[in-house]
Amino acid sequence: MRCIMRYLNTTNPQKLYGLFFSILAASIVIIACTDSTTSKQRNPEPAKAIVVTSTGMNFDLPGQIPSGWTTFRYQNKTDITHFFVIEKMPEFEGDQKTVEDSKEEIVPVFQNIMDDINGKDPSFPDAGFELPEWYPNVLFVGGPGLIGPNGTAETTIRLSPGTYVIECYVKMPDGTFHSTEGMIKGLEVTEEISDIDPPDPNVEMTLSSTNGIEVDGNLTAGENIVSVIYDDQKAQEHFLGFDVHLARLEDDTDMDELGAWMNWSTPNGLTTIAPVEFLGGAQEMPMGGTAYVKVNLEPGEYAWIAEVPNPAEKGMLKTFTVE
Ligand SMILES: [Cu+2]
Repeated sequence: MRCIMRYLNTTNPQKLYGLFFSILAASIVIIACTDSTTSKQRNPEPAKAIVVTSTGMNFDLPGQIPSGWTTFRYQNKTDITHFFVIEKMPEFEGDQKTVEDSKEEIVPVFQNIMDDINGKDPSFPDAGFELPEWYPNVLFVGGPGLIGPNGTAETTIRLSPGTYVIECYVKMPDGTFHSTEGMIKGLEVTEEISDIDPPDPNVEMTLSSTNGIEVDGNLTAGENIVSVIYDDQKAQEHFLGFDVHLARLEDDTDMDELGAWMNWSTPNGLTTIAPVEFLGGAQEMPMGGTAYVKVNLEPGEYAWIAEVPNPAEKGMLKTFTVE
């Protein structure tokens, strides 16, 4: 903890915020494909999705995709929970930062910080505890939420052309970020515009730092499209902003344990195995951003929950029933 305190003294929260996201390393495989998986669709669905697949600590996906509205279908073909957040990389002093810069200057620093929180020696002694000057300019622009073993998450967002990184910063039980293990990959978004329209939502959600998660409409059994609007965005105590994830609750789900798990900056936070089955969601976006989350639900008990410290106290834990 001594090291992180030193780090925090010399680094503003936004800086830390950006750095954290760059930590996760993996390889995902994306398969551009047409949708053939859903036969019963109440809402029109984009014709094409960018398929991102994890078969281990990796991401497989196309290296280059069009700009505009983009549906990411994330296939988690592993037996632990993952997600990915999409980060727009900055130009700094005339130099376009890429995934290689993240792997060199951000991932090792966040790992060292986590190691310090866990009372361990730094995994990357040469990297130190300070994020690079350009880190605060990394912009989180959304992505699919937490998705449990062998699940598929689908989230639509609008992307501007540029150089991006996707990463998963869920942790192994020993505190090793999945990004450190390889769950980080670059993505180029081209000037060419996709011909996709955003899907038509049956439920509308608004997220804000003042009112938490507000939901207008009822989720039903079968397919739902939830629009998620970011009314504002603010760094929380864990230096990241807020987002929203969908969890399926069981009779014995410990809601306090679930709430505590949503904070990466604690030893047990965001470590696999996750305490519930997650079904996707919308990753952190800037104020004014909108994401569309597609979920297919069975009757049961569910919760929307943000990946922040103390989500319940912030109005960022909302349970609901699907009949
Ligand atoms: Cu992961």
